[in-house]
Amino acid sequence: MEKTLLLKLFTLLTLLLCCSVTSSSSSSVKDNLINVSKLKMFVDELPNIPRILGYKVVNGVPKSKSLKIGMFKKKWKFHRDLPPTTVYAYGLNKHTATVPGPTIEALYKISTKVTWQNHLPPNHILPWDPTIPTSLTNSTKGIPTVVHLHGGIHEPLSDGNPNSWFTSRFKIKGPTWTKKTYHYPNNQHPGNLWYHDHAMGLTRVNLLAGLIGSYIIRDPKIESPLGLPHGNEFDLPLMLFDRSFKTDGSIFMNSTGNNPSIHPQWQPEYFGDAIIVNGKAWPRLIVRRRKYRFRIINASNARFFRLFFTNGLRFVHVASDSAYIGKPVVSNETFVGPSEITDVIVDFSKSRSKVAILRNNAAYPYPSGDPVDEFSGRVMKFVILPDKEVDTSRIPEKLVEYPVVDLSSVTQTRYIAMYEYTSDIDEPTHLYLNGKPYEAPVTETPKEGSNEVWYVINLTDDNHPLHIHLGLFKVLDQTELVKSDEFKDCMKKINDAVKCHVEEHARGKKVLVPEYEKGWKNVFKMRPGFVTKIVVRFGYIHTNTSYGFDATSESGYVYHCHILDHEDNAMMRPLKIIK
Ligand SMILES: *[C@@H]1O[C@H](CO)[C@@H](O)[C@H](O)[C@H]1NC(C)=O
Ligand SMILES: *[C@@H]1O[C@H](CO)[C@@H](O)[C@H](O)[C@H]1NC(C)=O
Ligand SMILES: *[C@@H]1O[C@H](CO)[C@@H](O)[C@H](O)[C@H]1NC(C)=O
Ligand SMILES: *[C@@H]1O[C@H](CO)[C@@H](O)[C@H](O)[C@H]1NC(C)=O
Ligand SMILES: *[C@@H]1O[C@H](CO)[C@@H](O)[C@H](O)[C@H]1NC(C)=O
Ligand SMILES: *[C@@H]1O[C@H](CO)[C@@H](O)[C@H](O)[C@H]1NC(C)=O
Ligand SMILES: CC(=O)N[C@H]1CO[C@H](CO)[C@@H](O)[C@@H]1O
Ligand SMILES: [Cu+2]
Repeated sequence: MEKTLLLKLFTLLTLLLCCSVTSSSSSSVKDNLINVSKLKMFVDELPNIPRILGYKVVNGVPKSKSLKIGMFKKKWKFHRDLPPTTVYAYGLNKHTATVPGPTIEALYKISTKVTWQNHLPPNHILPWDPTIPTSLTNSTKGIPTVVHLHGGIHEPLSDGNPNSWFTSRFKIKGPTWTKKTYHYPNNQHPGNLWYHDHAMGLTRVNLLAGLIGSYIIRDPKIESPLGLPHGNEFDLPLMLFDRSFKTDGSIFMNSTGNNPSIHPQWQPEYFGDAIIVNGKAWPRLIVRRRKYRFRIINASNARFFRLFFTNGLRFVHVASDSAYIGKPVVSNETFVGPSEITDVIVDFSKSRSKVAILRNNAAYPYPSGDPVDEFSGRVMKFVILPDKEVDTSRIPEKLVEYPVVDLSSVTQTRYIAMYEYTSDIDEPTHLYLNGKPYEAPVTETPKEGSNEVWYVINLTDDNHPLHIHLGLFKVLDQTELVKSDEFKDCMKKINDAVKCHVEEHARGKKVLVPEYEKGWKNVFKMRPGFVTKIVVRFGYIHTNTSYGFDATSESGYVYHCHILDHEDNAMMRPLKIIK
């Protein structure tokens, strides 16, 4: 297996790495595909996604709690005019399971234990492609799943390693599977996380089928004094994703690969025609004339969202990904790459109109693909009640400031190059980080508690959102590569950024990091043709104490591109923490 992969790698390294990924969301009329213009916008209410407490209160004192959360195959109604859709949903039981799954609310320093239970019958509802490195090899034997809590700081055994998958009732288990119950200590800074499936080679299809949910860690000691909008009515996660449907209501995913002779089903990027928020296509929400907090999670496979309001309402950013930023940042738009989280306050009392449409104008694939149309360009509608409210929430001048990283403390510099390989018909076949398959021996081995600088070099035409498990990072700068063809040729030959003189090529124009993205992040959009410099911290950001769990244990962590179709094939590498 390894030998074949390496052979393939060397053959493919000699191929051109030039070509833009073509969009699979076609405008051609297909009889069995629903024409989204048939789905009237803004007719369904934004669903109230259930909340589950990840702690219990005993005599006024919060204590650790154990939860059992299942994965169920069920029907879900995405739109008034669409027949029910078969989905995979997380929930306490089949009846209450939702897409997205329940929001788990955890408390700082109170651990939450979750036994994730797979109740999915065999035969995947979506085309899963046996030719990419995958955990699903026999469709009659059950659907492999494993849950990753994105943004969580926890032991490797609870991290949802792609090979720690399990099928229904734990009947079959992946090679690195160790335990049923995951332990989330919640000892990290307060903020937004999300959980989703991470099984090897199935992440894109398991998420498309519905296996996503949000997870919030709260620290009242730090957050209450801020006075931001709070409570279930005024503080809402919004999970955004895109889906296409067939006329029978089922999820449409193209089952013909772009290189069918190599990968019969895999496509480089999934785009859907309908924009879904918290499980409904283009929903509406009636809001009061006051401030709301929206934790916007981009849970689409490949779509970027650049969100803005049509009536001039603005976003006040208070956090990005899992961490608060130091000061609020006001902007008229917010840009979220796959799996990024933007945490904003919107003050509807400033609205001059009775309705506000949340819109999107990011091209797909981003940045060089098609412009949005009237459908993917609209997200949801807010209907603003007329009466002025007494609003006691506020936006403080200062939020939460974490200590700055002293760059002289950096102990290691790494170069991470992103490669895309194409077939002789110029279609992408797969993507690798540093030209290596996932199975190749680990090369990134940071020390616990250390800070490292990573130069992420994008040698493809796409913007790849890089996600690192365990570590958090700050984006320092983004510099365009000059004489990039020369550099690319060299990289194709020897795959060594230092020997190819990356420093001499990283001298082009600089692109500023938006103010609201200068905080601690766990995903960032890596621009094509640029070197992005990040400082990664393999320790807590709010304290210098050690993790308090064994971060060095097998099977380690991973880092990967968060375009799920890329991650599955196989833009992902192991990450091993050492003492
Ligand atoms: C969908 O229907 C609209 C209105 O009937 C039509 O203009 C459009 O071309 C159709 N789109 C597709 C992809 O068939
Ligand atoms: C898949 O499993 C079934 C049931 O055990 C078995 O009959 C079948 O031969 C297997 N198929 C493959 C391709 O291994
Ligand atoms: C599915 O993908 C194939 C190969 O890329 C393409 O030819 C076909 O048009 C796609 N079908 C749809 C409905 O998008
Ligand atoms: C937001 O502001 C920027 C800079 O002022 C401007 O270029 C952009 O067009 C604005 N976007 C919208 C949607 O108004
Ligand atoms: C959402 O996330 C996907 C994949 O992580 C990414 O491709 C897409 O650009 C993101 N969209 C937005 C709006 O952030
Ligand atoms: C951790 O230690 C460094 C170096 O001594 C210091 O600059 C930083 O402020 C400390 N961080 C915290 C959260 O105490
Ligand atoms: C160094 C390098 O290969 N850069 C490429 C990155 O992507 C752009 C397209 O956006 C190409 O033009 C560059 O050649
Ligand atoms: Cu990617």
